[in-house]
Amino acid sequence: MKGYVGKILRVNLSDGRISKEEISEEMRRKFLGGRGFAAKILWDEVSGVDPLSEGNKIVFSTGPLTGLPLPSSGKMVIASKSPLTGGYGDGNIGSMAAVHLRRAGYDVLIVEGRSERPCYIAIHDEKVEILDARKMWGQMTFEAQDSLEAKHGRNVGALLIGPAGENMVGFATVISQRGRAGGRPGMGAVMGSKNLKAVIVKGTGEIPVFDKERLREMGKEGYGEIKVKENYDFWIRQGTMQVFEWCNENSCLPTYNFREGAFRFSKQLDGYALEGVKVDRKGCPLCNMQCGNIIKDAENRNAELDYENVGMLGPNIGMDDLRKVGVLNRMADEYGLDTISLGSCLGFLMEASEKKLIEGRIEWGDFDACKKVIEDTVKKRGLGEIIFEGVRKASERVGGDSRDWAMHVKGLEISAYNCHACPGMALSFGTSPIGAHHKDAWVISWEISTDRFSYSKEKVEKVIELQRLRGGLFESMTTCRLPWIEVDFGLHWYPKYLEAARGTGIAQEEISVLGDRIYTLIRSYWIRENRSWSREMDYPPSRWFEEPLNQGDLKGYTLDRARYDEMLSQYYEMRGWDEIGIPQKETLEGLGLGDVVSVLGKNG
Ligand code: PTT
Ligand code: SF4
Repeated sequence: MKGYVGKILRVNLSDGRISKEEISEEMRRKFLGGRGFAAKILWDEVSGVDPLSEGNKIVFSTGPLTGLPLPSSGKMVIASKSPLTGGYGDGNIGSMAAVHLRRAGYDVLIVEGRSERPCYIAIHDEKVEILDARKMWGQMTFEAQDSLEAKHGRNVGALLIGPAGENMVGFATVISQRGRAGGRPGMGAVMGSKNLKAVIVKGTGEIPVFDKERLREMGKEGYGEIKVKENYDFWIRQGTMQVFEWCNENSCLPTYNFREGAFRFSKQLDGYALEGVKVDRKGCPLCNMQCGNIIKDAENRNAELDYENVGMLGPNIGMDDLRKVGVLNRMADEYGLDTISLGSCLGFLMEASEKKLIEGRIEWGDFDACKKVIEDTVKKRGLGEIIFEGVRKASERVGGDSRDWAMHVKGLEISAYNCHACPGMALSFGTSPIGAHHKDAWVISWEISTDRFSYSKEKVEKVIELQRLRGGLFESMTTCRLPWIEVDFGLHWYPKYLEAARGTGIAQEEISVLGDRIYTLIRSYWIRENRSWSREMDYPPSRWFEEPLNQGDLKGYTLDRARYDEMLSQYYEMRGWDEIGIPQKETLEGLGLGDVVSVLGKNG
């Protein structure tokens, strides 16, 4: 089938073996690419291992649209067994490395084993080498990118870790292009555990497609359509920060460790405040709606701000100065830490300090203390020693009632949406396949604009619909979903793009089956890797059920546990999973996952 280069590149860092394998027709048909491929590879190859051990593998996976001249197609999925959650983990990163990997002749790179010494992988078309990274070990991500560019030229794609990944901090992420970040559930730590500082790629070949001319024409048309969309200009001004004000107005801004949904100083941090300090913008390759907002931070250096970063490093920790938020954000990018988890960990520490559950003091909004904690987290010392494995583990260390306000699901910290009064979004966090990430079903805007407070079946259906489209289709094609979400670029384009790339499009029914298959496989992975699986793992933290909002229009609101529970049961039923969320035998067989049945035992 066209649209793929058709090869997996496998690099074993323990023995230096490098091999190339065909991607079977069945794999392409059933899993499409990106997350679909990654989930299948991890299911087949990574079982029962410690995520930071030699036995874990990390998968860099593209899809049939990656790197083609189509809107926002410079994306790839990075997946592994997560050290933060113990389950399936992945993230989606925009990087020249995604484009170059395909041009070099590979759809997927699997890295396995562990190098004895710090190393990096250099891919230049057919030539693949494992090179010495001892001089780069300890370097910040920006500095390491400079070192690699000095040696290999500016035109390489690079995926890097910083000191956080090297030291295997649980929420260390992978960084590219000095500010793109991907792999929230500790994908950077997995690279660190393998002594792998970076992967660089340079590809000069052509990605084979079914109808090159038509693809080029439709790509051009797509880029043109995006530019004349109504929200395009505003998007270019604010990017993802356009949602900040809306979140505050609707009491869903994460504030003081998700205690509240609105922040007194929100005007100092919102999209309009950003416009006042914005100096540039940047983004991923092949994109004409570049959304990386560059500002001069409080230390007069460039920092890139997105909504999640500002939400979590602003109101969630009581920080009211956007340029100071910029410093914390830039430090996270340089060290290679995920900003969402970082903001949640800092908020957790501040609350623990307020409640006198820890010895050291850290006040809400204390900028200098935050900087110190970031450094200490990377070095696993001081207050950093409490949080370096995320808030779930931190609450075990701190004790008291902190389990109730350790804001995570399955060990992954919650992204920047407070759900005291958003049952659908709470379900989306509860059932996300990697832990509490918003990316699979950002149902919150639909929910607030329709029947916000209901626990209806329609909401459960909407969560599944979005999971199929966002978590299934977009993560597997693999392109950025923001043209569709943010400027209303037509979904109808994507089957046409797939058709021009592969020779076959994708029907609505196939999109649903693809999403369901990927979700059910990932769910099976969680069950297999977690002997103590329980329904509780699909619950958001107690804070949203037990502690009402204290301020704003929605003062007094909480989630209703019994009604959340009903929604969860409906969700399981619609997915064909049993009463504790384990896929049923018939469901697995119906989705062509017969091989999973015997592994899952009686329920499977
Ligand atoms: C994503 C998560 C997000 S989601 C943000 S801001 W967002 C945070 N950004 C971080 C950052 O920056 N630096 C840092 N050190 N850590 C960070 N952690 C947080 O990571 C990102 C964009 C964004 S910006 C979003 S919503 C969309 N996400 C997509 C997705 O998931 N899939 C897809 N097909 N398309 C997407 N398009 C958008 O991409 P994770 P990126 Mg990211 C500075 O990876 O692990 O999924 O976490 O990839 O290239 O930076 O683009 O308001
Ligand atoms: Fe990257 Fe933003 Fe463009 Fe998406 S819209 S491809 S995240 S720059």
